[in-house]
Amino acid sequence: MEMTFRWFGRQFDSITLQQIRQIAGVTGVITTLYDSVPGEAWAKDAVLALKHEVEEAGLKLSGIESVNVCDAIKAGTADRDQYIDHYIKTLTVLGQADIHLVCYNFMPVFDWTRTELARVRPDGSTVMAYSQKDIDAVDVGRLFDSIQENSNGYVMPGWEPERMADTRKLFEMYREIDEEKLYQNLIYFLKAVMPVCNQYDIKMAIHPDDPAWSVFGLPRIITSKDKILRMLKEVNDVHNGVTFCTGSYGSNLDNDLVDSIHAMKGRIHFAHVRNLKFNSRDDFEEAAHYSLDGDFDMYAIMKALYDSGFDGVIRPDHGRSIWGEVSMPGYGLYDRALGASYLNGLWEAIVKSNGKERRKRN
Ligand code: DNO
Repeated sequence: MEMTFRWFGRQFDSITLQQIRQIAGVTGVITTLYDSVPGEAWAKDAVLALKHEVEEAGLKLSGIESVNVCDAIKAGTADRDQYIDHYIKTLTVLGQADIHLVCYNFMPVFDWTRTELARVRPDGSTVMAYSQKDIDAVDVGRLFDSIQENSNGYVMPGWEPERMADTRKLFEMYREIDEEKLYQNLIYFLKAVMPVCNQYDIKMAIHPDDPAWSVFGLPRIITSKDKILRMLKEVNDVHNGVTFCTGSYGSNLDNDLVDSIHAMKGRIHFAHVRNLKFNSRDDFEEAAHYSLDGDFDMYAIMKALYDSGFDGVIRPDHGRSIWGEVSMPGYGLYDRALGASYLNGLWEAIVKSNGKERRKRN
């Protein structure tokens, strides 16, 4: 298991690599080229410079989150092959730079959705929250404006202004796309990228849809164990894997996290581990990682990962905003560092209780 931390790059993050380096047990960074636009091929120099910067700080570049898939590929438009070629070029550059993990998602138009970026909890911390009632009452443009206004000046991943510039056109692109068509477009994409992934041993790790159901009438397909197993079977290559995000799958209380981890054994290449607190089935907020602060049993989740032989990259996920920190919502230093330490503690206890001592440091 390799504990990592998401970092948004020097230009876009409030946190430095030097701070990340000081979190005990965090050895790597998950990042991306944040000034790239979905659909373009990445330049090798830019990737190498990013890798060099991370390594100079004594950390490993453990994976890319995300190489975004552009809407032409998701919607399967006539020019999708050209964009798939760009994606293959990007994967080639990553493989040549010795980077072997790529997280991506297949959510139409935008990425994850929250209705509040700073809901106040009883202890005074603030967290991101989702309420279906609020989604049903708002139009997507207004939601986008409120996300921009409340993100402390940071650009939220998945809600970039350029992505929202033409929301109407984007929605139009998906008018004829139902879940099955979107699924077939995903399979088409995966089949096209598998050869380059095999060549460079790049593990593709699809991120689940968040929340794990359709929003604003758009189709969503990476929402449950059965749907994911169908996709893993149809492109049955170890390089076609998943990001197991507990907060995303777990948003649907019908999803059994422990059972899903076992079912996806060997295909979970990346884990995002965080906790949620439910006020009702369709109103939840992001809690501290600690089990008793939310509704998930984090010990059981970490144990399921261990028992299923998980040996991939893991990171704490969204944290609360605490101790007065101002950062991109969900991505401050303090609560995620606490999360990483807590998850490392659980892991150490699980490893040792299985009779396996960790190698001592010299
Ligand atoms: C939100 C993240 C997502 C994730 C993408 C992966 O905080 O978990 O934006 O990075 O869905 O492509």
